[in-house]
Amino acid sequence: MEELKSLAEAAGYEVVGFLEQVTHPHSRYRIGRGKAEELERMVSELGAEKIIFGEELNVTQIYNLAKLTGVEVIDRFQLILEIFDRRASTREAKLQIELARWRYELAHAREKVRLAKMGEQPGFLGLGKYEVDVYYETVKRHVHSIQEKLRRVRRTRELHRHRRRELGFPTISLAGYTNSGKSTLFKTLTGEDVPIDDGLFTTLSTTTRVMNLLGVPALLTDTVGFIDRLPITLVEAFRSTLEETIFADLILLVVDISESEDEIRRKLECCLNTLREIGATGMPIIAVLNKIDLLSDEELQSKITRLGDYSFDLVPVSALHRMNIDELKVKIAGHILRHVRSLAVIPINGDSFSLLSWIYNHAKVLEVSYGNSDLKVSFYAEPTVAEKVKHRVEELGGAFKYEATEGLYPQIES
Ligand SMILES: Nc1nc2c(ncn2[C@@H]2O[C@H](COP(=O)(O)OP(=O)(O)OP(=O)(O)O)[C@@H](O)[C@H]2O)c(=O)[nH]1
Ligand SMILES: [Mg+2]
Repeated sequence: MEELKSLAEAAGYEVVGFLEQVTHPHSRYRIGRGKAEELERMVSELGAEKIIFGEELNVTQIYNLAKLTGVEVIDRFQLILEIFDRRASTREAKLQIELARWRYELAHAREKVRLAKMGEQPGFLGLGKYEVDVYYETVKRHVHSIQEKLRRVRRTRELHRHRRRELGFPTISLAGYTNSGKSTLFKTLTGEDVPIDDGLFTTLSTTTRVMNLLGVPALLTDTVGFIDRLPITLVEAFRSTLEETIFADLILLVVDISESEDEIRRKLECCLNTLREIGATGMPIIAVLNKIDLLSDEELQSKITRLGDYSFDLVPVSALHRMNIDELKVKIAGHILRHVRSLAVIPINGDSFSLLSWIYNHAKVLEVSYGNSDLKVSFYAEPTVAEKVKHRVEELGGAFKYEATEGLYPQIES
């Protein structure tokens, strides 16, 4: 119900009442007759202008409910479609929605023609086969023509993807439930302004930008979020947008950790299923536990412990408040980069030489130079080793930075 309410609000509705029934579906109204009459009374008492069902309705049920209550009735599928429609800004997203709408039309065409005919001539149930076929063919032609337009748009996108591949940049995809904070994390990691909003389905298209990963350029992609029971027509229409995820070297699965454990698990399972469905299996995943600023340390720790049954890395962050972002970068680098180049400036004192010899033992040292009060060492190392050096150097009061690496995957023997 909460999610349905959020969906309704994202579509621009003001929710004035709720009605719930746990029952097996009835054919006439989807809900039982008594409940349907209660709904009718509610509508007139509250002055509601529309009814939104959380379950999918067939055309006949929509018709019967509208007739009984006197207001328009839509189901969850149509609601999600309305949101997508409001928010779609790119040509591809618009075409995808159009495709979903016509596919829906196609699935319900026969039923619709029958009902339209009934409205015109009450009691008349038979329908000329010819009229149905004409209507059906028209809808089918629309579907084909949109599919053709989409194919052209997608070819351009594929070309871009190939070009990026040729450049050899490692690629990372954001994935996760809608509203988990993917775009906020995208903005934090790339510095790029993208639409962010506390409503569902703010992002409907795909954006790819360069991020600096410990001195190495990597490509990060933000895309449409997942939701439970995303209608199959929409999944199909948005498949290519979602599929962008398949071509990544790593998936950052963003999780809103501030929610209840039940919600976290429900949404995580939905994300994992969707990933499986679009064929993104066998790729490394880091679960980014976002919005830790909303939790106490104890709450966070106990949640992390309880999520320990998942096999992927869990990295707590706050994308909005830039908490733990460097640790996340190191974890990402650990998955997709073998070595990073770093420069450490270590003040000369009793501890500096043991640190230098540790670096010699764990990394490939490129150059060491000595100043009056400090020594500079430039080296290649695995991301986790570089991070350890960074901590130690900072403890010793020195300075550390990741340097741009020429050649993206330096072939260095450790
Ligand atoms: N408190 C807090 N809020 C956050 C954090 N990250 C994101 N948010 C908020 O969560 C809401 C959703 O953020 P988005 O980045 O738009 O989420 P998204 O996953 O891209 O959502 P869709 O594109 O709609 O699927 C916004 O109101 C953000 O300000 C965080 O670390 N802490
Ligand atoms: Mg977004």
